[in-house]
Amino acid sequence: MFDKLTGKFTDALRFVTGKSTISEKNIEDAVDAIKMALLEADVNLRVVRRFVNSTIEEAKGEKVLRSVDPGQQFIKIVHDKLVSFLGETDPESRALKLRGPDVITTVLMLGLQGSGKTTTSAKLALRLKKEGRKVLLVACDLVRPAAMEQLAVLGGQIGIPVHREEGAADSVKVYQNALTRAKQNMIDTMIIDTTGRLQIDEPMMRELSRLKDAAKPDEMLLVADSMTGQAAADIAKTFDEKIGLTGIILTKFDSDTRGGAALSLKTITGKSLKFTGTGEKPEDLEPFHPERIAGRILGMGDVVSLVEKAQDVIDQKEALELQKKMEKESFTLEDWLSQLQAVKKMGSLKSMLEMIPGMQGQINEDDIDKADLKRQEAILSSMTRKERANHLIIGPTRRSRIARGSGTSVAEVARLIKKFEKMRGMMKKMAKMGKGGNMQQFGGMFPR
Ligand SMILES: Nc1nc2c(ncn2[C@@H]2O[C@H](COP(=O)(O)OP(=O)(O)OP(=O)(O)O)[C@@H](O)[C@H]2O)c(=O)[nH]1
Ligand SMILES: [Mg+2]
Repeated sequence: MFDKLTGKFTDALRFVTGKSTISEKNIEDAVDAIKMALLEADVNLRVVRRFVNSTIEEAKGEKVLRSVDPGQQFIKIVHDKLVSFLGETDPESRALKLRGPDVITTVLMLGLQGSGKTTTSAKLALRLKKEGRKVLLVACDLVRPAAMEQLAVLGGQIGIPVHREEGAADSVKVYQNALTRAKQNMIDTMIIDTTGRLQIDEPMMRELSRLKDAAKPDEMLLVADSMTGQAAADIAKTFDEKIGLTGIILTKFDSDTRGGAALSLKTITGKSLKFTGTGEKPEDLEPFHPERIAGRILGMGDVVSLVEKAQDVIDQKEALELQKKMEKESFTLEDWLSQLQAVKKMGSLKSMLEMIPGMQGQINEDDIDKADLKRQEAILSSMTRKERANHLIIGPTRRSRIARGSGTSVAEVARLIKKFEKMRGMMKKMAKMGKGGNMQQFGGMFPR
């Protein structure tokens, strides 16, 4: 799912990641590539434009260009944009409106032929049953004789009663009879499966309107096939205008969808995606999580928490100060120690860096010798503050004291100081080249 889109997004982000400074041109290049990716994924053009414009506007702000790690800031903007285009972040607004047990909740399932209405009705029924509700499935698709049978079979599989009337001609009557039965059987939720047509036409809308007026449903859910791309958004818009929708379920999310439907629906219709169908079995229904989908599109685990975590540990002011120190060669052993400690706080450096797009597979665990880091920290901790502030005062006597205190050897202490001097020289060069971002700081810690 979304494989192609994810690939394109990863490529697009290469324009900005791993760079400590980025220009407006970098941002434009990245946004251009994102635009192509979205169009190829069959996202509605209007949605693409809105996405692109709002991303550019935000990304060109001071905050990104001047931030310590502009690439990461940019990715966070794109991520948050994706989330807001995909749906509501507040899970409450995506939840179904269900009434208390003493009032019957009615859910009307709508959609074109083959979109997955019948299957999804059963999936939803199973889900609500697991939540402790007493569900009745109502077969109001009277056009296709096999439709009733299909629902009956599914109901049998999941242990949910199905109301069906062989030979009935009026779906409103079927609904009314089902309601009577529901009241007699202490049912609290009715899910009504309806007829789908290949195209939206007047007779279909008339029938659905009548059914809606009779049932006054609490939820009117459009079942849309994600494989239809942006067409799903147009279909949803028409259904909403003609009947009214309370939400959307996107089916066949398990197939290789390009993503156009998921990304277009909310902007075009203003309705939120509530669930996704992820397979043919009754269990294959998942609540829709915009954050997770955005993460998948960007091809990373959870970039937001990564950025937040990093910001937590290295605050921006501190990092900028560090950069200045590097430039002026006033970076001390004290700074080194606090960097080492920051890395430790962040947990596994490798797994963290790998969450950054474009970094996958580029970090070799061997480059980061954990035991070595520990020894470095021990040596640095055995120095006095004064020594760390000015390594030049560390003569032979101090060296042997530090070696004893840290359980290392004089040679090791000497090596560390040499390494530090070399590192400082490198840092100065890097800083002069205009490279002083976080990635370089990490890199600087592991001179070879
Ligand atoms: N892979 C996959 N297949 C699905 C999903 N949802 C439905 N299907 C399949 O899509 C086909 C059509 O599903 P139905 O539930 O019969 O669709 P419908 O909207 O009721 O169709 P009509 O009653 O003809 O209008 C079936 O073969 C389902 O198994 C899904 O989320 N994933
Ligand atoms: Mg059906």
